[in-house]
Amino acid sequence: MKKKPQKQYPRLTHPLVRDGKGQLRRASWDEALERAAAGFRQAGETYGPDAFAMLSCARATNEMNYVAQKFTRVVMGTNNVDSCNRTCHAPSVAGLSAVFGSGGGTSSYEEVDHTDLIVMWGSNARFAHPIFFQHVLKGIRNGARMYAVDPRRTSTAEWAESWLGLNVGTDIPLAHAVGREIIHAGLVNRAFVERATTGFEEYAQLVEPWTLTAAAKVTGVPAAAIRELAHAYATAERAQLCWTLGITEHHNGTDNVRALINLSLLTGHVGRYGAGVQPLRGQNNVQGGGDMGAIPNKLPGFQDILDPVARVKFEQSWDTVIQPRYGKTLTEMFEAMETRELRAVYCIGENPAQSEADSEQAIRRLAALDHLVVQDIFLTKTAEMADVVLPATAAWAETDGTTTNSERRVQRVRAALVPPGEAREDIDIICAMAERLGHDWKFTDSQTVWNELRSLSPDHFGMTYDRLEEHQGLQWPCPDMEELPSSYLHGRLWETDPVRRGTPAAFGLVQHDPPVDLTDEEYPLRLTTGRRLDSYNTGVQSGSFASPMRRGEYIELCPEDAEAYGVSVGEEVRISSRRGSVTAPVWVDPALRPGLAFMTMHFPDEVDTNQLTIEANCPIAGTAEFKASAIRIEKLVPAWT
Ligand SMILES: Nc1nc2c(c(=O)[nH]1)N[C@H]1C(S)=C(S)[C@@H](COP(=O)(O)OP(=O)(O)OC[C@H]3O[C@@H](n4cnc5c(=O)[nH]c(N)nc54)[C@H](O)[C@@H]3O)O[C@H]1N2
Ligand SMILES: Nc1nc2c(c(=O)[nH]1)N[C@H]1C(S)=C(S)[C@@H](COP(=O)(O)OP(=O)(O)OC[C@H]3O[C@@H](n4cnc5c(=O)[nH]c(N)nc54)[C@H](O)[C@@H]3O)O[C@H]1N2
Ligand SMILES: [Mo]
Repeated sequence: MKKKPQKQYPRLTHPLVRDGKGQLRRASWDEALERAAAGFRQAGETYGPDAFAMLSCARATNEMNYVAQKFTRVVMGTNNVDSCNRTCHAPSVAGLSAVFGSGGGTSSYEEVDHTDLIVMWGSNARFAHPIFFQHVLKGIRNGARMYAVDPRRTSTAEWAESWLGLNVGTDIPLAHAVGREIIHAGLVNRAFVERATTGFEEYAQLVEPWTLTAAAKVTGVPAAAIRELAHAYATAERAQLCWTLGITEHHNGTDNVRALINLSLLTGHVGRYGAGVQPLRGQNNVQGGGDMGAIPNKLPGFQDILDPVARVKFEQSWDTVIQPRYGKTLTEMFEAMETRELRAVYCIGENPAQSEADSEQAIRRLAALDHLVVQDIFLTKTAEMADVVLPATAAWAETDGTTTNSERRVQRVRAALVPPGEAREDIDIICAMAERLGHDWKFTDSQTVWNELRSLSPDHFGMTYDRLEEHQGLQWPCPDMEELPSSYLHGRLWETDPVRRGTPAAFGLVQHDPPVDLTDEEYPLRLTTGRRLDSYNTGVQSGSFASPMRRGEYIELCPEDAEAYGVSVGEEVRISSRRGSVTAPVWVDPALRPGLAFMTMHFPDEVDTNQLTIEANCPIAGTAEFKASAIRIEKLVPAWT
């Protein structure tokens, strides 16, 4: 079998600008920054501040994200700032905030070592969160039981006591059936539900039709397995419910998240040591990017744009006027490119030409921009479309600052390697751009940025660089310089005093809504997309090192389907959806079930999986349904040569 070589991306070593013939050519920093700034100025002056948008980098530091959102709000005067958080965990943030008032995962990793039950729901942490998975393994070694809920029998599921192999997009029926069983078996934590929640009666009514049999029919999971999960979860002393993209990357991702949170409310598995709900975040600093305000609806420290008190505080500190309305999400930005409402984009460390659903449409939209500036460490497909390309240093090894992981722990990172060529730090480049547009912020290093953030975000106030160093990282909220923060959130829900208990947590009254892209005779297979251990996202960062394990892109089918289509490992097939068509070789894997196919997003230059995916977005969070497309496959007959 021939292995397709994977594209290797060259590291950017000097700025590039597009010349008169449409080619990218080498430029000095001075010329590149001037071209970039002039384009932003022109778009703002001609079409107003909302013609500009910033994509901020979830792999770069907190300090970089703070400066990027400040650039957007102060220099350009808009709240149009977002990142790839939109494509993964925006539904988790929306769901958790709606219930608990804060979008962070509620527990810490260490609690997983000491819990009694772990549910990995729509999460392949063995591949995608290997460090977290070490804690899962420790928990199992310490006696915890583990359940996996995933359409595929993943590497994570191999470690589970029981694998619930559900049909794609049927998580709400499954969660509701678990909830109903807990209620009918008399396993509800009555004291907690009465004291700390609202909406239980309505919830009990809502889930009533989801008997074990009804749910088994829709989800494909045997009734006995659903019952077992319900009893195990409800009777565990402490349980951790963890989820990732199998839950969020759906057109109803926020509803899915609410359906899972409901289970923690029923049982009181939240707000206590060892019990909690945890969305495992994607990139190393996607949590921090949002915390720093690089999202369209929040100022740094998760302070709402619509809150006048918060706005005034930032306006005074920044000497500016902040628009009292939410900016555009990443999804809305792409729609606004189509309508030409958006004219200029500053894209830092994102590769949307290959990561957006329905990539042909995304590329067409990016091409419609008047001015695109890409600041990256590699010459990506998005950078190839840019008017100006700016070479940055790599946050993880060439830059100083902090990042924040899924357990809300802020940790220091330090420059350990010399950056190549003329690459400059992201913060440095943004500040130079701001200066050309009339704003001199005098940020001398990452610590001055961090201290400004601390002065404006109470949740971060107690985290000086010295303290972060001393404690090997601290979790937010950390408002105090003396006390150490609690490892888990929402302990207040267990208080007997109603004032200290605060706002109760509301059950989510969410209904099952199947995937938008329906399978039918023409497109009979369900395609779900995701990750492998040895590659990273659009492959830009992982393509450049050789891995003996990496086998490139394949469409994975179960043995029964492979036989039905008359295809075997390595044979090429054409894969078509209602949006596009690609070719890829077949891989046969018994981890899949009949009717289900799997592809990754890691090799878009060889096989552009996102030509197949559908841009059906969650109306609350804006996340696309990457996890459910309808496809057909046709065997390619090799031409005689
Ligand atoms: N090695 C590696 N690690 C990574 C990344 C990488 O590219 N490579 N990317 C990082 C990023 S950005 C992110 S966001 C995380 C993502 O981490 P994960 O979310 O764990 O990764 P995925 O493989 O996208 O999806 C998880 C699982 O969802 C399942 N799934 C699909 N549809 C459904 C459904 O309808 N219901 C349920 N319950 N499950 C379903 C899939 O079968 C898959 O096993 O990984 C991060 N870590
Ligand atoms: N089909 C399908 N598509 C998906 C998904 C899926 O499950 N299925 N998942 C979605 C998810 S969860 C995500 S997060 C997105 C990911 O989508 P993207 O974020 O667009 O993709 P990445 O490949 O992670 O691109 C990150 C870029 O950041 C650059 N970079 C890294 N470090 C630095 C730095 O320090 N500074 C600067 N300036 N740049 C840096 C890298 O070179 C790279 O070009 O894809 C989404 N698309
Ligand atoms: Mo992600």
